[in-house]
Amino acid sequence: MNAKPSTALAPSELQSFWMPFTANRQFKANPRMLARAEGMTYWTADGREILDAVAGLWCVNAGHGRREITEAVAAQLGTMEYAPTFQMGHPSAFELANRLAALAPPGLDRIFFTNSGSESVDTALKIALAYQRARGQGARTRLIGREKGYHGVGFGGITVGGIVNNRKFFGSSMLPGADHLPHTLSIEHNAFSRGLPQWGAHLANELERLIALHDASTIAAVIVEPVSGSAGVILPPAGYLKRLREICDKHDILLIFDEVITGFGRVGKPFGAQAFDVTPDLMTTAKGLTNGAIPMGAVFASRKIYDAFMQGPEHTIELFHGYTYSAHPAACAAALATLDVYAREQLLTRAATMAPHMEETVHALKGLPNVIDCRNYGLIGAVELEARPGRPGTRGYEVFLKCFERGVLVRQTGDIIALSPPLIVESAHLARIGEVLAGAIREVA
Ligand code: PXG
Repeated sequence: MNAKPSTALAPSELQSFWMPFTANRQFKANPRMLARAEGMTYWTADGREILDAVAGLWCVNAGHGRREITEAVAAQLGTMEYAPTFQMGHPSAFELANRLAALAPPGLDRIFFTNSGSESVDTALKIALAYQRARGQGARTRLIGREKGYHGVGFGGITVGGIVNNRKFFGSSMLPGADHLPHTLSIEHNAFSRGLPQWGAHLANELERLIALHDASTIAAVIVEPVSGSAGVILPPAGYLKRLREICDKHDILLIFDEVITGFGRVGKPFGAQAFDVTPDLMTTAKGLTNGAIPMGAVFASRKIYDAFMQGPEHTIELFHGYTYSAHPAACAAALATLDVYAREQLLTRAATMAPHMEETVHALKGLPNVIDCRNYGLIGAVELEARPGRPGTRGYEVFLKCFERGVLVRQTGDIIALSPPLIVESAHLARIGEVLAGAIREVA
């Protein structure tokens, strides 16, 4: 089925929308408009078919146009479009929390709802700080993130994040006292690794150095993405996450996994924590929770953390935090329907089955002009191109554009092209993605 041709917008009609993370003037001079989506495919406003190799923005894990989800949302909106969750409740919020708790690593079964990954991160950081205070360790206020980390765009998230452009314009407004672990990307040691790189577990020991500098008694939590997505797919070296967990345990520091990308099947298990067999104290999620259909995030907290708040007189509010739209009924309906689809089609483990095909797809690009690394894990793949001297990012952007012109949507960060297709992807789709990407890389050389 073709998209209905939509009325093209005049350049003057493109001006009011201040687009996020976009070169506005460049885009508006040559816009790329999406109009419809189904399965693995988008259609542009002028009816061109685009194979979605990034699940929208790492979120449409069950593929586009899932009727079960749309119908559940429509039914909920028809019954009760909104209900507060401050001192009130509605059944699907509790049902969803129970369903999520059952999916999570054992013990991470207390769920706080948000509306995005950024809100999940700021919520988890606030819970970590308040937890330390609740157990009489109020001097533990320091948060440790990681270079190249992406934790959304709230002030907490950019403080622990490590992508310089997301930080430098807002410098004086960061939370005080944060510090950062080194990132784990080493093309020198790990270029063209298949799956987890073998070199680099020792980088987790840098946490001991930061603890020696600041003292454990000042540190509330460490936050990392099990796999960094936004910075261009940075994988944890084998053993690295386990080592971080051991060091946090030794010093009584909370470990937060930001699973906004790795959550909901991207790495072959429901969560990265399970794929890498390391259980954090807090886990932040969003994106795949509702298949991208309605904005929603969720923070998973351990029983230990939740119980630390459930003290004192029972009439007191234990956590002064929440959003008007926490557990919005339409979002809960979308999430419940999404979890049904994931379960029925066994999508949360499908990335493990498809990982060898992703691996072949990206590693077949080795040897093409300017390709300096190919990386993969689960249904995540990346190819890194050598930056043009003095013009970083231009080569990557041109490859992204060429792919789009040839009908494949990839994600570009700098000179890295990332792939994270819907989990329903078939090997024939991956073959097509690989073919188009290879052609684009050759042409842009
Ligand atoms: N944490 C992680 C690990 C993320 O990847 C967020 C938090 C923030 O989520 P929200 O819902 O507030 O955007 C993210 C978001 C990309 C890309 O191109 C990645 C994200 C968002 C947009 C683009 O890699 N991740």
